[in-house]
Amino acid sequence: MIDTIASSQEAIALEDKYGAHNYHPLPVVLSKGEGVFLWDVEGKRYFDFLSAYSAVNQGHCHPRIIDSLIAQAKELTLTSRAFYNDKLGVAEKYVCDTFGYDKALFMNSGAEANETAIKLARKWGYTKKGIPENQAVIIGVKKNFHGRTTSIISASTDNAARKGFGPFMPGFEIVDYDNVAALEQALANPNVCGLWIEPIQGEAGVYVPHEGYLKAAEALCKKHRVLLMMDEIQTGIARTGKMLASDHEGVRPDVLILGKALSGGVFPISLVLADDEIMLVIKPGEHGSTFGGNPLASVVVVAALQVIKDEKLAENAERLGIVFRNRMTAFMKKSSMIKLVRGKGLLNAIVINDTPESDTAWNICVKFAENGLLAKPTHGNIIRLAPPLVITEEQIHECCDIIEKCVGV
Ligand code: IF1
Repeated sequence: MIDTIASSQEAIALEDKYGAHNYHPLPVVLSKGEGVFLWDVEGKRYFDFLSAYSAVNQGHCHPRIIDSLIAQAKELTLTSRAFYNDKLGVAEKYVCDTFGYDKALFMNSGAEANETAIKLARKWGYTKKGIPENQAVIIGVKKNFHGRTTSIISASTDNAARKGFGPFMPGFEIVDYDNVAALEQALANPNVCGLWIEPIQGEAGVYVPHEGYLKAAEALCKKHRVLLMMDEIQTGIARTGKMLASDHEGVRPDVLILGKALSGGVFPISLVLADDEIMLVIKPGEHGSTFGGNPLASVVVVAALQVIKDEKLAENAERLGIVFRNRMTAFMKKSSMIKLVRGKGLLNAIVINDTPESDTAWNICVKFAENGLLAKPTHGNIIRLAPPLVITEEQIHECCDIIEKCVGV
């Protein structure tokens, strides 16, 4: 059995000494989670307003998901795809029926799902669109975030994500986000196989594009025979008030990319959905992963999505997102500290009235933690505020009280 640590300080010291320094966490050491709450080693309770970056939409340690995990873990956890197992086909049918696609390809991390989408789009471009071999182009957008692998950061415009990690993968062209004219021009290139976007840019600071941008992107993709590759890893699974953020505009991506809350934060599961014409361009032995589509993940994903449906978490996110933004907007009128409130459903952010380089947002998040609420700044002066979707209206108001007290006027 793993040793238990005696204090938060001991945990931090151990990570500092033995762990890579690839993160700069807030000085909070968590040991228990349940629903919207987290507890630290000393027993202090917090409202979770990050939700592990929208991976625990169903709330921490949801009992139905945990029970499905435990039951399957006692039967069979991993076979590899060298053989069939009795759970994957059931899970594939469930997600295809849920999201309305012909085929599902399960992976593990969100980055792997995006890498899968890149390979699918390129192979489709060569075999179906007739793009000359090795000349396929994928259009990405500024301030994108799709993961940390070297191909994905090859399309990144964030120097911190790229510096020191070259050389980069060719075949990406970057245009402005939320700019239809830029898409019109870029997608006209006959070598373009895919347009790769988030419906709301999470890491960029919960940037919501103008109404109609997604619909226009879909139309231009159809016009120019380009695959719309939609990264809903952070915005999907009810987070923005619909099952998918794309649903707000009635947009159906050609390649749908999911992760995070697919498992309710219980297990790494990611997924790519597409119709036969696209998905079947990948032949046996051309793609996969050791854990992709394992029986444990198959059972967990069905339980996690069923919780979203049964507990009407999209509807709750829609309703309480409005309550939250109304509270924050009213507060903004009184406070010189907030210059913007934006978001959709329960994916929201406040923009602090200071420079991105300042530590104001960080210091506010430290005060949040002292007052029992956990959140973390995204780029510089933007604080993302995204609780589990099981939160109640009373708890929203309690958390707004904390936020207003800490931000101050
Ligand atoms: C970290 C950011 C958020 C994502 C979208 C793909 C992925 C992510 C839209 C990759 C992952 C996570 C990664 C995590 C922090 C968090 C994050 F700050 F990094 F950018 F949410 F905004 N597409 N986002 O948001 O999925 O491979 O991580 O499973 O890297 O610290 P992953």
